[in-house]
Order: sequence, then C-alpha cells, then structure tokens
Amino acid sequence: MFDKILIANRGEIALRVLRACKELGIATVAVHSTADEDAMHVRLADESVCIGPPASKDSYLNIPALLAACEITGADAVHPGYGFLAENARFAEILAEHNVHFIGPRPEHIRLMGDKIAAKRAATELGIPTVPGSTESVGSDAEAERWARDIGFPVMLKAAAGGGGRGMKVVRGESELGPALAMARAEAKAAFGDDTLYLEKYLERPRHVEIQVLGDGKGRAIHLGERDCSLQRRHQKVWEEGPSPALNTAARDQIGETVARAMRAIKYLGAGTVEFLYEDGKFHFIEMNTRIQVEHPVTEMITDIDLVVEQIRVAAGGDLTLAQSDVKFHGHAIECRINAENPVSFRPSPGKIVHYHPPGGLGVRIDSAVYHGYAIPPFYDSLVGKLIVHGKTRGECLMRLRRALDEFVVDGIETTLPLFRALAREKDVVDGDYHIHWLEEFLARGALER
Ligand code: MV4
Repeated sequence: MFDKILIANRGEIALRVLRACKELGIATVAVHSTADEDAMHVRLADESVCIGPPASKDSYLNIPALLAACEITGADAVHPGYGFLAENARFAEILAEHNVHFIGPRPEHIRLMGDKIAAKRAATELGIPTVPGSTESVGSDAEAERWARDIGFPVMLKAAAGGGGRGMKVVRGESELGPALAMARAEAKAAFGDDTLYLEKYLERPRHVEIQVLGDGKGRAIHLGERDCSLQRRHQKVWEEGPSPALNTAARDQIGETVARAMRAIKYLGAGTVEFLYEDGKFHFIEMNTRIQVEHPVTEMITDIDLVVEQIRVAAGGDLTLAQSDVKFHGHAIECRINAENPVSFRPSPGKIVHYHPPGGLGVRIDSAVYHGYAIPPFYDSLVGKLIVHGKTRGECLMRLRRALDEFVVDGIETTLPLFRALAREKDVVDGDYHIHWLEEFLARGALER
C-alpha cells in the first residue's frame, strides 16, 4: 500500500480523497493555490504545499509544480480527483517516469477514451451497443453527406477530441449540413486544438444513464449499477440518482454485465463510468470517463462500497476483493449539486458564507469543503457542496430530500437551493418522468420565477 498520497485537487473532492486516505492509514499531502490558503483540505491534510497563483493553469494544472511537491514531501502516489489533470494521459505517464503512482487507469486507457471515435470503435468491438454513426472521422463535406444520408437525418456532429457537450451540432436536413460542419470544425479547433469530427444519429429525448465500473487491471472487473443524470443544464449535471427510475433489474443486470465483461477484456484499472443515452428501452454508448465522478456518492449510498478506497487499493496493485455477486443494491439515493449561483440566472455568486447550517439525520450525507465564515473564491467551479440523500424506496428518499433541503441554511451568497426545493416537489421529477432536455424546458417555462 502507498505510504503518502498527494491530492492534486481542491474543494469537496480533495476532502473526500483525504477521508479515504485517513481510513486506510495513509499520510496525505494537500496542494493549493494562493487563493486556497484557507481551504478545508489544506487544514485537514498532514502536510501542504503551495503550488502557485490562483489561475488553475498556474497551480492545479501545473505539472512541474506538482512533481516538485511530490519530490519535496516524498509522496509515492497522486490522486487527481475529477477535473484538472484527472484525464490527462501525459500526466499519468510523467508521474510514472518519476516513480510516482497515478491513482487511476493506465495512460493507454485514458488516451483511448479521450479519443471519442476510437472509444466508440472499441466499445463496438467489445460488444457494447453504440449510437449508429460514422465509424471514422468525417473528412470532406461530401464524405459527411454520404454518412448523413446513410444514417438518416437528424444527425449530430461531434468533436473527436470533445466530450461533455462542447462542439456539438444537431443537423436536421441536408441543407444545414455544410454550414454546421464549418461551425463545428471551427468550434472544435478553438476548444480542443483539433477539428476532427464524427457523426451520429441524433436521439431526440433520451435519458443519460451511466454505469459505474471498477477494475483491478488484472482482468477482474465489476459493475456497480447505474446513475441517471438526465437532469442537466448546459451540460452541467444538476441532480443525479440511482437506481434510474427508467430501468428494471433485468435491464440493469444486462447492461451492467455487458460493460463489466468489456472492462475484464481490456484489463481496466480503477474506477470508470460508461455513459449511455437510453431511449425506447435501448442503450447507446456515447463515451467513457476514466475518473472518479462528482456523482459517485449516489453509487456508494446504494452499494455501501467506498469507491475512493477501492480506487486506492487497486492502484497500489491490490486485487479486486469484490466479486459481482458481492454487489447488492439497497434502496435509492439522490444527489443535488448545490452551487454558489443565482437559482434563476445561474450567475456565479462567490463570496463569504455568513451562516452555514447543513442538514443531518438518517440517510443524509453532505460532501462539502465549505464552513461557516469561509469565502468561496471566484477562480474555480461554483460547487458549494453535494447533498446526498438515501432511503429504502425512491418515495422515502424524496421525503427525506425535501426535509433536508428545507433545513439547509447557506447565507451570504446566493445558492441553487431554491431550485432543488422546487424540483423535489415537481410532478415529473417525483414521478421520475424526465429526459435530458426536461430541466432546460422547465427553466424556460419560468417555473422558478412564479
Ligand atoms: C447526443 C445527444 C443526442 N443524440 N448524441 C451531450 C454531452 C455529450 N456527452 C453527449 N451529448 C449528447 N449526445 C446523440 N447521438 C444528446 C446529447 C445531449 C445531452 C446528453 C446527455 C445529457 C444532457 C444532454 C443535453 C443536450 C444534449
């Protein structure tokens, strides 16, 4: 096992990783920018190193500074959390070159899944159902036209280097294709420095259902069920839950086993998430994330498995001690991502928290790194914390969620708490009857202003 882990992140996920390290008896190193001197992860770590000025590119993304921090403190492993360098294959390689373990998948798998066309091709070869689409990048406009005719309109243009929604265009007919290609290429080039595009059949109203996996890099792998992350705004997840209100046990077991078998075949190491669009009872692979995700607590609450502890164990060369038959699903969990934003305009609202009273009680979990008197800096994401609620049934979970949201006090800044208080009482949400466009349509109706 590792002796000392450097946590290359900030905020609630840095604290989450720190907690796993403490339980495993592993020493911790926090790194921080000059804007994060008062951050909770810095206070709770055994040691801390300042790695640069506020801008992420100069601190949390600064690979030489992180290497120096490993060297100075003698850390033998790095946990990247999510975001920042978590899916940077080159970072994982550089750490290995310096005899520091990266707590995550092997660089080849990070790189494979970072190329969305290669990832889709791999998924197909591994027996995972994908969205019908081009199996290669689209070269010329004429080639795109051939693919589009073959697939049938509407189609979606996507960036091979993309993911997470940037550089995508819906094309509803042949006349729109030329201009859409030019726009998508320009956007992809600007965002990723790579204008490679591919094409897919556009699904109109799917759900976003993702499967959590865990592998030991030696051919053992399990799935831990799904999370439904359909409630999003501008490609930012807002509300995540598990199990998905749309799946039954047979559907879950089938897609889960398909994904687990694929992970065994590639000897996947660590935690990962395989993302699907789910429509008319069918799964369509879109991409795979090779990191721990923001919404991982949903899975932890319904499986009682500590995903970060498991990540650390397998990264240190340990065997996966869990068999698929050891994974049992209990009840229901919902996570709300509470942001420091105006709940109607979603404008960021950083600043000092003057009253902080998180809810408690049975089935209530808060993953947050804020505290009474803490000032949320303006340089990073606006996550105040995650409220995760568990119940025996979805109904009980919703009752607890409404109660917990009503208890929650965060004063001094604006937060999205009012949005969640409304959502937890909204008929479609209560019924589990929603899709990936539901939240945008709800907000467009002005439902919160009334
Ligand atoms: C799609 C799609 C419809 N059809 N692909 C958006 C983020 C990226 N990961 C994939 N995305 C989508 N891909 C096909 N073939 C619709 C979306 C999409 C979406 C997906 C998940 C959650 C929210 C979304 C919001 C808008 C569009």
